[in-house]
Amino acid sequence: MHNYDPASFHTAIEGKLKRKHRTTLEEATDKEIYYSIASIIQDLVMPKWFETNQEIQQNKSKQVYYISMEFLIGRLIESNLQNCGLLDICNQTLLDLGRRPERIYEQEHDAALGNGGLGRLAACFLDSIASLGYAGHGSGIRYRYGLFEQRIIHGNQVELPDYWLKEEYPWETRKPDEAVEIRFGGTVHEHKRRDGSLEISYENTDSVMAVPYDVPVLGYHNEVVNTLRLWSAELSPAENKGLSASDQQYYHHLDHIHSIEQISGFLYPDDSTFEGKELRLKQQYFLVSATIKNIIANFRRNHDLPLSMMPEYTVIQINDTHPSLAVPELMRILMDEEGYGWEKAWQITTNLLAYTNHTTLSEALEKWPVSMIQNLLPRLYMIIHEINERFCEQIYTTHPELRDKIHELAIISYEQIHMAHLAIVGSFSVNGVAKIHTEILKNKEMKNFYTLYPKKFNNKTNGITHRRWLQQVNPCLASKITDVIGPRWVHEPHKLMNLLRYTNDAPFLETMKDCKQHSKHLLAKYVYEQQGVKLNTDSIFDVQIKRLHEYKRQLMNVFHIIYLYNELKDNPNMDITPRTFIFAAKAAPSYHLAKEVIKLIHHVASVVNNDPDIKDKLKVVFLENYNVSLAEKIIPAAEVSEQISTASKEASGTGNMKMMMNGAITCGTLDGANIEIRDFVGDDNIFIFGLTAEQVLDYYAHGGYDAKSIYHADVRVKRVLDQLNGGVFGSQEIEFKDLFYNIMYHNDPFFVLKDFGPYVETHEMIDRAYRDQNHWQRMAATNIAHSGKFSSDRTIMEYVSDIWKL
Ligand code: F58
Repeated sequence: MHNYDPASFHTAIEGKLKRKHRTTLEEATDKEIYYSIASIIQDLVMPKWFETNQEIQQNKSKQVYYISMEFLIGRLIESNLQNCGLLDICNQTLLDLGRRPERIYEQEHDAALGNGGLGRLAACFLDSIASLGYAGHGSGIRYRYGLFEQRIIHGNQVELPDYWLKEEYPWETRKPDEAVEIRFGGTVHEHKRRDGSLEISYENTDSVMAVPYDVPVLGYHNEVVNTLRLWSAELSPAENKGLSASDQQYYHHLDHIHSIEQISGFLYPDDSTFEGKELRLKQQYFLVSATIKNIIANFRRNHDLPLSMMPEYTVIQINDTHPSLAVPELMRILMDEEGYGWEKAWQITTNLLAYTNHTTLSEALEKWPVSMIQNLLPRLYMIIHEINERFCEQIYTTHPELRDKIHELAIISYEQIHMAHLAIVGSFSVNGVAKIHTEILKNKEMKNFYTLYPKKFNNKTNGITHRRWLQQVNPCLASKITDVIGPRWVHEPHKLMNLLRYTNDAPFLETMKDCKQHSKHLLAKYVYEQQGVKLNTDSIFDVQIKRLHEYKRQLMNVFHIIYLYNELKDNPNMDITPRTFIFAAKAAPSYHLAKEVIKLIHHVASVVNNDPDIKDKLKVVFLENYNVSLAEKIIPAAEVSEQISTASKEASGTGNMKMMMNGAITCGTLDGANIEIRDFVGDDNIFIFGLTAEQVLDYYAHGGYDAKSIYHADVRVKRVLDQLNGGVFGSQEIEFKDLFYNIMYHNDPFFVLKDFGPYVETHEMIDRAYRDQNHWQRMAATNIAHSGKFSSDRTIMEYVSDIWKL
């Protein structure tokens, strides 16, 4: 994509600094250099971007649109440099200039337009789609505020607004000419035409402009540039009234502008409990309506064909139910604006849409009150109502065995609209994100739908882009891998399997270990700079990084740390492999118990880290403000990857894949993709423990679990819980009573106590295994070798061949 060498790149930066910042290489700030490099990349990208679009138009290739309320893309500078083949040149140039590349790159504010796995998956998918050369685009919201910035004050999480657009975002291009109008509210009028068809008109609607901002998505070394289109809500020019400041209406008007801009104002900070907030519903409709109008406009630009042909050239993947209003919105446009009858419109709609489910947690399933949709989207409500009527009737006539289940299957029941039902009925494909998750959908959560539509259900096990999560974040390891198996793995990640030939190769294992030590030193340095805590880089780096949620069981990890602490206090000479427990996690601002766990981690850390008896044997650190960039620092240094969710609860997990790819050994339950990791690496290269999903689901269905009896029977458990309840880790006695009560009086809903014993024993095995470094490195190499199967390239190829048919 470029003709630069270090000398010409140097000159290019110099030129940009002079022309855009009126400064010199010597005097420029890191930020100015960052903007100059970004601008050089944009200059390279623009013509390729144009050409990619031209090619799609000319070849009339089928395109996929990935609609998602979240795209957790993090920083783009390094991955863009890497994908256009400039990373090494840029690094060298900066070093020659006496600048530290990482200092320059960290000038970019993370684009935190997502909460966690679901949003990061969308970002990895875009990278793979472009790198594999497919025509695929993301469509999301340009939130003015991304996921909150987390500060820890006296162990408590405090949330600060993430105003990531404070400074210019160099990757976006505003496209005002492609803005579309979105309408909310109002009243709907139906007029019967002479031919019996309906003419729909609206009165008193509120209208909002959706203005697109395009971010380029660069394929790896293939000159492909796809688009992530982020929509911003603005006042429609027609509504911009010229009022004078003395006019009362002026202030109403300002309020009105503010409420419109709020639609793309902030990302809702919750990834696992559903909150029926009207603004969130507005965001969803805003995204869906803008995207569909855009898709139709693109289709018309590229083809001279009726919209009924769209499914041949277009497919729309909806990331969870958040964009499921796409079903009635497509129906509305096809019928009311394009004149199709119901049957034809339904055929087109259901051949365009495919739905991915990311959770079976019932509290996370979206259900909107009928009244809210009626008020905000009256025409869509009429359509949803009709879809529901027809669907229920279809069950009644074609599936008599399901007649008594209709109320469970209905899209509208008890004054609520079940978005997952709407998404299933309105799509041609429904997929889960790991084998076990898809099985749970088919056999339990969505069993009746599976009976109705067995062919719709399919599995697509998640993946991660190895270009970011190995090549970019761990250049040391990546180059050592290339040294032994050659560079092909970057294009064909399954080739990492060739590493299996080196699992007994002492020099290779030694270089792997050197890389791990190097990464551990870098992380230790960061921790020291951030919080003045010195880490023992000869200890095991044991990592749990993910959103804070009860089902992910960070609490069980803390209980284990307290237990180890007790053991060491009782027996200071205990033979233990030194351990550093590393946490990073954000809790949803309203999630009290999750915030209590964060506080507990801090209190335990302060006791353990300051106890002279413990010396260098145990350390606990909690890293503030978990985001993509922090994950990139931690993951290369991880040796144990904690994936300890209550079985059946974690749909897939993707952090498990990232750490495995960097040579960490998973300590996990048989949940989500851990099962597939185990199947690939084999029982000897993973530490599995705890209840199975079947056992957990059986307890939920039939009871039989009694947390208190474990408390009374297991002295280790009793001691930890009594310490928790007795104020040992807190400034006052009642500090953690809610955590204690939840376990003791709500019968430990996530089976922390039940799995605690096996968890402790598994960690004893880890402690012993680590002492045989040769063996440990062999396990690490085996994990890396199998991690190619978890590249999102593999996942995307499956989507392409089974669902998208690009
Ligand atoms: C995550 N889901 C899953 N949001 O928890 C994780 O196991 C999986 O690996 C990842 O998606 C990618 O597939 C997630 O981040 C949700 O579960 C939403 C909560 C709010 C309602 C809709 C789902």
